[in-house]
Amino acid sequence: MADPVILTCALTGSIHTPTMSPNLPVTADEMVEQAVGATEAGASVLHLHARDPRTGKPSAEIAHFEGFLPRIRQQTDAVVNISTGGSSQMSLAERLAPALAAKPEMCSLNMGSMNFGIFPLAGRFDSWKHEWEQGFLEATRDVVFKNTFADIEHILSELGDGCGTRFEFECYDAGHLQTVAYYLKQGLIRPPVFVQFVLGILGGIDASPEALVFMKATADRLLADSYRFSVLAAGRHQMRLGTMGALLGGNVRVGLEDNLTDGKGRGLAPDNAHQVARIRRILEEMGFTIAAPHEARAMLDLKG
Ligand code: KMH
Ligand code: ZN
Repeated sequence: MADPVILTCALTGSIHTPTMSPNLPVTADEMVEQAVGATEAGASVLHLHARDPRTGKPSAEIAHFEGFLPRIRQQTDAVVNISTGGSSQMSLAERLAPALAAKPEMCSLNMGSMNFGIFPLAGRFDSWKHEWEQGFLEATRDVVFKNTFADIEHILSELGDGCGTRFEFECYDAGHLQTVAYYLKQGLIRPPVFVQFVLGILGGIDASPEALVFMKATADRLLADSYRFSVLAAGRHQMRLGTMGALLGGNVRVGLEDNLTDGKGRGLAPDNAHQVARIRRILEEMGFTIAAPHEARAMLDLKG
């Protein structure tokens, strides 16, 4: 019998902006409401960023995380996964502050420096709700999302060794898998390694079935039986490639961080729970079961 599928929901991120969807959670109340909804719909892991509640701008301020984290921990049993990627326009110290304060069971860890292009979204709207939005998107034309080997080792030591945190290793291209394999061999990473195949970010590998098969084959070759994987496909590819990830033996991440819509031509997703419910429905129709939080913790060897 196949393992249950772990559904991660990434609630808000730092790619999309409030003008793009009124359903993107911004305030603490919105984050809590959508976190609870996503968990009730079947998510066992919540991947969390924060925003400034006045402007919706991505924020790494501890106070903004504290507005929702205790309430999410109290009202759900989900695994809390805090971003260490923040946004490409934050310093590493800024990006790490919320996770170091919260010491969560899980954090994201981005496995390489790269161009992270969200500037094409800047041309999609004529008018913007907040003055920061267009400039924030445009700036990614000339910003490197910096995740050097030293940065990765720093995060592994501060959060992994220091706090007992385990990681969602974000791999945006095949080279990032070689970096995971290197640290696994060095003993800085221990199995089961939870790899997120991130498909469709401009600057990384594309969102196609061929790319997913290639990432999976590379991970099988480099990480053998030391890893589990999940699939995150940006934009309209989210559901199809997530489904394909489950068929290949993996897990799925959905959420408004990665895609604001309900699929091509279907309008905006009303909330995060809607996407979780949809992937759950698709997978259950195919005979998969969905992991409860305690099953996700056991599968990923989390501290609980
Ligand atoms: N925004 C996603 C493409 C992070 O938060 O560390 C990847 C991500 C990175 O979630
Ligand atoms: Zn994220």
